Amino acid sequence: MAPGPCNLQCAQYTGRGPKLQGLIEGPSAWDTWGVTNTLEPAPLDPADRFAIVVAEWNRSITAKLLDGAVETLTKSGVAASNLDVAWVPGAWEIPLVAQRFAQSGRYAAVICLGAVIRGETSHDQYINRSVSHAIQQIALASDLPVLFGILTCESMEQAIHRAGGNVGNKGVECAEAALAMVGLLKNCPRA
Ligand code: RBF
Repeated sequence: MAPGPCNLQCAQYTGRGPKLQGLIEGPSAWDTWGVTNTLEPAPLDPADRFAIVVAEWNRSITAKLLDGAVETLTKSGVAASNLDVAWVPGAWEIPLVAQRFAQSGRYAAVICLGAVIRGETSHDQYINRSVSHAIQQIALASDLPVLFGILTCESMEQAIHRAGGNVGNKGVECAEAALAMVGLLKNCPRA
């Protein structure tokens, strides 16, 4: 079934994030009231380039996120030659390189991948707060999707679960979100 709005006729859940069971299921109002001005994403342009900034810190985790992102992009039709990857020392260094990529005008989207794991000190909080804020600022300032694929985990176990384990691969989800945003922005009005 083609991706699209989910209602009772929809056999398959097409949302992102966890699917809620029970009460919340059923046709959604916007879908049944004849609201038709829903922006559709444009198809991928084979010329679209993607940049990935990935942190070396916790590389055993971040390499898995990278694998997931690269596989998702290439399976969706992004040529390997249109995919640039930059490794940075840690999550703290991601925004500066993401900003360079975003400002270059060469890319349709910039994907940021990292794994910050809580330690004995509050270091993780400083990194997470600052980096998440910076990434959003870069996206808004450059008018480009800059994706937040940085795990912010309480433990290594949580990170393993999110890097191809039983909670999926957040690199895959991040690449899917990048593709969705690139398509959607092409059909969004500009100033
Ligand atoms: N970088 C990460 O990407 N994930 C981490 O979990 C992480 N933990 C750190 C903990 C401490 C105490 C320090 C000093 C750095 C940590 N970093 C981590 C590295 C950080 O992102 C950055 O590369 C360095 O602080 C150098 O600017």
